[in-house]
Amino acid sequence: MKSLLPCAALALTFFAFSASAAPIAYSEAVSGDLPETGVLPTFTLDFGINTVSGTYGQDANENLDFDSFAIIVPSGLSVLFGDLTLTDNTGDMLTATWQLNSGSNLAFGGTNLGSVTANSPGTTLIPMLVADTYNFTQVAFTNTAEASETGNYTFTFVVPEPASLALLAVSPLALLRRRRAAKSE
Ligand SMILES: [Ca+2]
Ligand SMILES: [Ca+2]
Repeated sequence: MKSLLPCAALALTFFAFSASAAPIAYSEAVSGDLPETGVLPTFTLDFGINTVSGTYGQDANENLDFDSFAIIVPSGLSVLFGDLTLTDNTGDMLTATWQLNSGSNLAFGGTNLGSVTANSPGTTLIPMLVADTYNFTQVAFTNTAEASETGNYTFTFVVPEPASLALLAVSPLALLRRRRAAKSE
């Protein structure tokens, strides 16, 4: 009986944690403009679909707005799938680029893992991210004219529960069995 107790406690803890999952949904429209450099706003991801969205570009006086942020992928979790989607807001944005770095929530801090560039409008994939801190530092955008042009971005980070990761691992086997079962019918 004694040895069962820790398991029960662990299960309770897991379910309590799972039930309180709070994926990030940061929107500049609600929570304010993200900075370009320095120590970046840092979002701790949770199970589910996490998003960071906003607007970048330049106004009529060519004041630039670059937006950077950092994320923490907690221990035991990973971003299995992520993407960056751009749309034009005003004018005709062409592309936007963020540098992806690991190990730091400082703009450009840590290890450079490469850059994430999408067309506007368009979508590009973000590499799978294991547990660590990452910063997405906006380094550039391209547009068609020297005028007020702004674009919208949405970063999406899909973080599966460890339980569903385990399911994903066994699902090919399950599929194979199902297929075999279907064939033998
Ligand atoms: Ca902005
Ligand atoms: Ca900004």
